[in-house]
Amino acid sequence: MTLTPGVDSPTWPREFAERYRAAGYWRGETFGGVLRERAAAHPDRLALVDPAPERRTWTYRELDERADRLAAGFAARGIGRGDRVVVQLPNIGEFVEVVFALFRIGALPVYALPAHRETEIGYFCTFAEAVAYVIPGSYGGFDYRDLAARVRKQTPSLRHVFVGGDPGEHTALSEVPCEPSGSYEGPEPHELAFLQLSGGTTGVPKLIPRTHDDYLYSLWGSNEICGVDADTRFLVALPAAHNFPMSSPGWLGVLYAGGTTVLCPKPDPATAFPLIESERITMTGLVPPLALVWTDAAQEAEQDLSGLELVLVGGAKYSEQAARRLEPALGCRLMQVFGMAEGLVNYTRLDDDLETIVTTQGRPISPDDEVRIVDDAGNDVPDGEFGHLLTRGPYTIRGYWRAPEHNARSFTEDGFYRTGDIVRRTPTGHLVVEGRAKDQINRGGEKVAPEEVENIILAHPSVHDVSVVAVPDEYLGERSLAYVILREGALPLKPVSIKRFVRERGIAAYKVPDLVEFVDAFPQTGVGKVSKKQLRSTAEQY
Ligand code: OOB
Repeated sequence: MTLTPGVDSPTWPREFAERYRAAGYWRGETFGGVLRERAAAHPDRLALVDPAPERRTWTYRELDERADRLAAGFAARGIGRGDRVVVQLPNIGEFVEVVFALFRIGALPVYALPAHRETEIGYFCTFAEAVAYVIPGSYGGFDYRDLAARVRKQTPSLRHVFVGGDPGEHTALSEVPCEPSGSYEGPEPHELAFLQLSGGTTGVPKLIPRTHDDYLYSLWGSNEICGVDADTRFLVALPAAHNFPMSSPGWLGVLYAGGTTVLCPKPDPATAFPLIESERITMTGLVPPLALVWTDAAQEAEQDLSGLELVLVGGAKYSEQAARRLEPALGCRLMQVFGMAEGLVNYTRLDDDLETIVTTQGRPISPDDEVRIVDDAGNDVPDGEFGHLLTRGPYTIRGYWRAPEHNARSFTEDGFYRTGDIVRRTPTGHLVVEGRAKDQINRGGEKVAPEEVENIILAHPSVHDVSVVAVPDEYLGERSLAYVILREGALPLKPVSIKRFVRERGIAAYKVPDLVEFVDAFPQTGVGKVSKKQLRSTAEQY
C-alpha cells in the first residue's frame, strides 16, 4: 500500500504546499535520487567511514551501488513502497546502506534506538504494522536476535528479520543484495520518507511522518547555516537514528552536501578524540552532558583536535557557564541547536556574537518558520516575555501518524504544533528555552514520557499508585524520580525492586527511574488530581 501524507496523517494544506514549492524550499527531490546524483557527480569521493572494529569506507559510487543492490533484494522479498521497516541499528555502515535502500524503494524506515527493548520494539512493530525489522546480531553486550524472535511471535505483520552480522535463526543482511532489475518504482518527493520517533508525553511513543520534500529542506537549510560543504568531515557521536545527528545538519545533511560522514561507535572522548585526529573531523553534534565531558577531557587530551571547526550542542538546555567553556577548551566554534523531531530547528549563527551564542538557543532555519509565543489562553505574549511555543512551517509536521485524538490536542486548528516548550524571544529573534509545559523528562537529551514508565510500575502487584517526575541533576540536567504508593497491606519494598521490575519488563535502560521514593499520598490539585507541579517542587530538594 502506498502511504501518502494526508491519508495516514494530516498534511500541509494545498496553499501551503504550493507556497513552499514556489519559495524553493521543496525542491522535488527524493533521498534515493539525491544519492544517485551525488554518485554521478563525484563517484570517488568518500561518503562514509565506519572505523570499528576495522576501518571500512564507502565512496559515493559504492554507497549508491550497495544501496541499489540491497533495495533490489528487499524488493525481491516483497518489501515495497509504503511498507514499514523497523530499523534498530547502532552507528555502523549498514545503517546508512539499509535506510538508503529503503528510501529507494519507498519503504519507510521506523527509526528505533539501540537502547529500545521489547516493550518499545513490540509496540513499533505492531502499531506500524511493520513487515521487517533490521537489527545488529549482538551489540554492546545485548543479543538483538533473541529480542527479534520474541517480537516476531507477537507481531503477525512481521515477515522478515534481517541481521547485520551473525543471523542466528534469522536472515543475514549480507544475503539480501541482488542484481538491480529496476522492478520497483521509487517514491514521489511529496510522499513519506520515514517515521521518526517523538520524545513523547503519552503512554506510548508517537510516530512522526516526514516527507522527502520537507526533510530534505531541513537538511540543506541546516547546511547553509552550519557551513557544510564537500570538505566537511562529520563525526556521528550520538546514536545515528536520532533526529539531531541525522539532520542538524547530521549525516544526512553532510551526504547531501557531498561531504564525509564518520560513524563513532561510542561518544566518549577515549573513542571520539582519536577519530577526530585520524579522520580529520571538522564538525560534530553533542548533547550537553557529552559536551561537558568533552570540554573537561580536552584539557588533557593527547590528540590533535585542531581540525575541529564547529561543535553543535542541543537536545537539552546547555547552561551558559558550560557553553562559555567549550570554545576555548576545544579550540572550535560553538553553535547551539534547539530542535525537535516534529520539525522546527533553531540554530545560533556563525556570525552571532559570543553572548548570543552562549545565552540563546538560536533562531529558526527558515524565513517561513512561523513561531508564536502564547499564554495559557492562547493569546500572543509581548516580545521578550515567555510563553508556550507554537510553530508551523515548511518542515514541521501537521500531525502524527495515525493519531487523530492526540493530534487534536497537539496541534491548533490552523496547524500550529504545540511544542510544549516555554520560550522567550530576544530582540534579534533568537529563542531562549525557559522551561517546559509538557509532561516529559529530558535526561541529557534522551526524552522520557512519565506516563509510559508509570504504566509499567502500575503493573507491579504491590503498587497502588505512582507518579514519575523530573529531578534536577548537575550532569544530565534532569533525572527521573518515581513516587510510589504501595497497596494497603503490601510488604515494604526497596527502590531497587521497583527498578528491577521496570527493567525486566524490557524497556530502554534510560527510562528506568533513577530514584524511587515511597510515599503515603500524593499532593492534590483543587480538582482532586495528582499535582505533578507540587511533586516536582518537592523533588527539587534532591
Ligand atoms: C531534539 O529532538 P527531540 O524530538 O528528541 O526533542 C525535542 C525537545 C524539544 O521540544 C525541547 O523540549 C528539547 O527537546 N530540546 C531542547 C533543546 N533542544 C531540544 N531544550 C533546550 N535546549 C535545547 N537546545 O532534541 C533535537 C532535534 C533536532 C536538533 C536538535 C535536537
